[in-house]
Amino acid sequence: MTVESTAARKPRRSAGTRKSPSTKPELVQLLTPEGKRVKNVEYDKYVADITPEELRGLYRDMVLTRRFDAEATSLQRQGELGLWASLLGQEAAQIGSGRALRDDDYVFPTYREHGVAWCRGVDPTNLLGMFRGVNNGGWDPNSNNFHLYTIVIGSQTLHATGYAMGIAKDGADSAVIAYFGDGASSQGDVAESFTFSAVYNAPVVFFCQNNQWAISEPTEKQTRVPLYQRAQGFGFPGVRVDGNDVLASLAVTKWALERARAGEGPTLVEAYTYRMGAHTTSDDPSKYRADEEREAWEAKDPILRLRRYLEAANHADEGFFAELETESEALGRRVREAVRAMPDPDRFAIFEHAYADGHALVDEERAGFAAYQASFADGEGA
Ligand SMILES: Cc1ncc(C[n+]2csc(CCOP(=O)(O)OP(=O)(O)O)c2C)c(N)n1
Ligand SMILES: [Mg+2]
Repeated sequence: MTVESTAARKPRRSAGTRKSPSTKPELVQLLTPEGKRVKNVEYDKYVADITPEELRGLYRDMVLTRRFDAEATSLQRQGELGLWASLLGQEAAQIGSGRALRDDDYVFPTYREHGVAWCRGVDPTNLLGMFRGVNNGGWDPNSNNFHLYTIVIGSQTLHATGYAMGIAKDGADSAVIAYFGDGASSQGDVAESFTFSAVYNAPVVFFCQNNQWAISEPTEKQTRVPLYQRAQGFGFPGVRVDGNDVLASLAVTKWALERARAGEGPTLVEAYTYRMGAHTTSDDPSKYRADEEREAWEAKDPILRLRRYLEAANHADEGFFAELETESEALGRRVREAVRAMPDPDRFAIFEHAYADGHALVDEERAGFAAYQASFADGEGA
């Protein structure tokens, strides 16, 4: 092999793999991975009056959300759900931000916000119908001010912006929060939302869970600057918070919501966290990321760090943890039973509702699918 051909085969360093600017991004953290409380002059005041009972409440929320999520993953593996998008690892970002909200605030989620749904009081079993294929949502958005899950990446940030502009015109003092991912940050919809919300001073918090991956794409392929710094170019503040720290996530979101309520406009919160599981149950992350990366993040587990803090501060005893374990098991059982009692999905429903009066192409596709189903020995399909 010639020197020239070796050089030609060597991949050029792409823009996306270049190092970010040398200044280390600032990260708001109130609890270290070891569960030690650290002082923060700017954000301490947002959690200064938190009681031991409320701290135990945050812990309970995270444990029950993780238990529910694990049950849903198992149910998918058992063939009860078609798909599941796990939130494993992102409990603190979701519970912290979710508990910062007031009842009259409005939430626009993606498809992974099971912890936020929990905080809003949406029954976890209602989240599962869509993943089983028996409905297109499963709850009334206006009952809990929690919009339906949105699969079209980034689009809900536009809905949130429009909604926020609307409530501002109505003179309400509530706020809106839009959840989205690091991958979504590359969508045009998100950039448009930033522009509109900034110039109209809309009361919206953009809560980006940077879980380091967009399916198999690492964050370096989305941005050359830390994501929170993007806000500056649009004219509003951006903050990076430790998304595995429930206290910091709570404090920073409270601050951002307060700004929105005070008429100070949008804020970008980048919750720096990690997707510990697969993108969805249809994904195999071993194909594109190393086990060591996950192991490094396991040491920063959001639940473990709050447990360490609770124990060190004598805010929770063995009885509390044991009772919670029993409650978790009961939740798992309830979710399992609810899903098993749901009907099987109607395989032909997908061909309905796209056109009010039908369409020749859809008819053709329906017939093709029916023939495919009939080709199986039992006529029941795969
Ligand atoms: C507009 C659009 N493009 C592509 C997809 C396919 N898709 C589904 S999830 C996903 C990655 C999203 O990554 P991120 O925003 O980081 O959220 P995460 O899944 O990590 O929570 C993509 C590309 C989609 N659903 N919508
Ligand atoms: Mg992501």
